[in-house]
Amino acid sequence: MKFELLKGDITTLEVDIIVNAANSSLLGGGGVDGAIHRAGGPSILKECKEIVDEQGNCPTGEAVMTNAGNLKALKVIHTVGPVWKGGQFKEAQALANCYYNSLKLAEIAEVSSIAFPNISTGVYGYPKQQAAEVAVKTVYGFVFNHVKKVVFVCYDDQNYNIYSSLLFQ
Ligand code: AR6
Repeated sequence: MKFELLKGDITTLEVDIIVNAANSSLLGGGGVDGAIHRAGGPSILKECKEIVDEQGNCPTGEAVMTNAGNLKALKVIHTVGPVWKGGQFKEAQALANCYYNSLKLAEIAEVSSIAFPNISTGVYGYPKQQAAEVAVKTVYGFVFNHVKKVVFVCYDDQNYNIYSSLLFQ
């Protein structure tokens, strides 16, 4: 297994799967969600809508997979991170579920690489250090069969520095 740390825009990556930090409506939004839909084009939103029509909103901690439109990736996995409410509302479990369920879908798809943004650490307000610890612990604890490379993509310096010390200490 290879774990990589990158700083920048996740939409530019050439990996099999890009993970999106979505909301339960799957209808898009700001932050990385907005960037993925902008770069990927309307086919992603179309498939998100079909999924919601069939299954209803995507619950927190769950993940669904769509096409990747114009992105270089093969697929996008949309997962819904928890809104931070102080830590007493099972936020850590919900965030771990996001990483776990995304990896599970990637394994089912038999892909070999996947890139994650720092789920919930933007608008959803999850403290960055704590979120990174959950992310790294969950990914490191996962048993991989097909996936050979996981990329942690940080957009801001603070997250990048936190991940650097967690991954390379
Ligand atoms: N590439 C990689 N990371 C990015 C990018 C990018 N292009 N843009 C932002 N980030 P956020 P959340 C980082 O707010 O907290 C949306 O409106 C950003 O710096 O995108 O899970 C959804 O629709 C931060 O570290 O997602 C939901 O309503 C991380 O991505 C809500 O925001 C996550 O920030 C989800 O909130």
